[in-house]
Amino acid sequence: TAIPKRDAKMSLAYLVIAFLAFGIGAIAGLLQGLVRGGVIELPDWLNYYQILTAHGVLMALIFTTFFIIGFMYSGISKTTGGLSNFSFKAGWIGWAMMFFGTSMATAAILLNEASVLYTFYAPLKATPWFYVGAALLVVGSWVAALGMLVNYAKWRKHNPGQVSPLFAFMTVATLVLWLIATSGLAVMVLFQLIPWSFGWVAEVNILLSRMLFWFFGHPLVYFWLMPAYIAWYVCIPKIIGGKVFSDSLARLAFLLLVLFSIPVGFHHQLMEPGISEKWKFIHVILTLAVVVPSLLTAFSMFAVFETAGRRKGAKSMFGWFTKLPWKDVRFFAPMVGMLMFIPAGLGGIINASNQMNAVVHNTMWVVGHFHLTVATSVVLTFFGISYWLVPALSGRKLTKWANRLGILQTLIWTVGMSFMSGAMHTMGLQGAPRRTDFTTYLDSVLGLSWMPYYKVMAFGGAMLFVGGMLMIGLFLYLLCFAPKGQEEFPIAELGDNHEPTPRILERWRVWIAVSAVLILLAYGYPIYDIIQNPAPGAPPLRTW
Ligand code: HAS
Repeated sequence: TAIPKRDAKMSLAYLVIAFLAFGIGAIAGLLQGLVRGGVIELPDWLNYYQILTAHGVLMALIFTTFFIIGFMYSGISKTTGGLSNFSFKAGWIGWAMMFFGTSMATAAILLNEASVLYTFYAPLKATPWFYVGAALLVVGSWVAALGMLVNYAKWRKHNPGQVSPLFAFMTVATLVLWLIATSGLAVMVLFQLIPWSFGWVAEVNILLSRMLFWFFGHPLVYFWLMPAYIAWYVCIPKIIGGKVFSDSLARLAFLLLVLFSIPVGFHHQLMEPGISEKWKFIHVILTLAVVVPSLLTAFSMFAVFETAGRRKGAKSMFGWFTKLPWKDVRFFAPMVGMLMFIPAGLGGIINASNQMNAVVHNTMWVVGHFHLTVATSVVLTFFGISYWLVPALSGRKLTKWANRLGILQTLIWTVGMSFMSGAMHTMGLQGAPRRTDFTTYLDSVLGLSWMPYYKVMAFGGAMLFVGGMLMIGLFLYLLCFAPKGQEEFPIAELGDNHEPTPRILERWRVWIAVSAVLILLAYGYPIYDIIQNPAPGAPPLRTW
């Protein structure tokens, strides 16, 4: 069944804002690469930390969140038989709040009133309006989430005893993760940053603010990854003419992501002196546990590819490889994303290994890591989704030449990112710091020794800019100009030999309770401790 027109329009409204943010973020990204490469100098009215914040916030927070909600709404509508009036309204109210919040926060950044980076914890302080904008964005996303959850609950009520559609289940898992994660952010913004930036309190507990941020910041990266995994598990099999390998395995992987991706935030704070090593150890163990669902995903994807290839007649051990539709951008872009996720994930395991974190923390290596994970694996998947989702929603067709340009776009992005991220990883190992303006000290003798890598990074960044603009052109084409028609919204069927999915996998109360226990275990005492025994210089208990 096609998606009802009104639902399609709403999803498109989310995607339009996503790509608008992506466009501005891309300009900021280009400037930043050129500045660090010493190719240009910024005018006096624009500073490096301002464009760094604009780039990070618009790409990592705005583009992703709008895209993800638009994509998930369309899938919920598709797989649960259309949105109810309530869900539809919640979708629009959420959109409006998010749009308003984004505009406020972006204006604050562009006015240089909020150059606090995308990880905006204290002690960097922005104008209160930046935080108010961020709060609106988050609350808007909650309203949108509520709309989707209600539609899912209604579907279950009307289909008692049935296993829910996989897409809908995965969306709910992603939203559960998002709601738990953003609660930490909300506490930081509402109880610390807003009162502090308005001047209602003189000081805030900085360690607590960082802890609350990373309580949110790590699951945030899985909030980006899980929608990409939805496309890998549910849409890609259909595109390649295969079936879902295992419904139960897919659901288990998502539940494990919900359970293990929150109590791990200290792996961003392994070098933080205010947290004792016992707690860091627990978070490192749980971080290694959160790798498991990604390994399950890798296994599952190989199985899908192989079974699809064999169904098409592949006989030899790797013959299935040649049966994959390499010339179809709907497959090609996410596939490259998957391949790049192999080194990206390995880098993550290196980061998480306590001693090695001492080598890479706060260096360009980390920037290389997240450009491979989110900006390659996730973003290429989002591009791959856009090639079919945008025409499916706008009532148009992905034409042959748009498909070809899409493949070119994927190649430009991948080659550009390989240069950029490769240079970042290498110079990171040589100690090049992240988040540092060229004119701060990179023009010193040590800084100059990194210069060749910065040049490669700037070159890769320029390629990415070209690839980004091509993507925006294709987005607009598919939205407004491509020939009218019906593009498929690919939802794969379950494999022939699949066993019934265990009901326990959909008992949300159980999983949310387990998640709460893990969070309490990993965060309960550390948070109590830093409130009771604040670090020297931190404010007393009454002001947090
Ligand atoms: Fe990370 C820092 C650890 C995954 C994003 N990470 C970051 C930051 C970001 C980020 C944005 O422990 C910087 C934050 C900041 O600004 O300070 N990360 C990990 C670990 C994983 C991981 C263990 N990260 C991600 C993902 C991200 C992301 C995913 C975004 C989407 N990360 C860290 C740590 C830090 C960190 C430390 C802090 C560093 C510091 O000191 O500051 C794991 O989840 C990775 C598991 C993944 C795998 C790969 C599985 C491979 C698959 C593909 C299979 C391929 C197929 C293709 C099927 C084990 C699933 C076959 C193809 C054919 C053609 C046959």
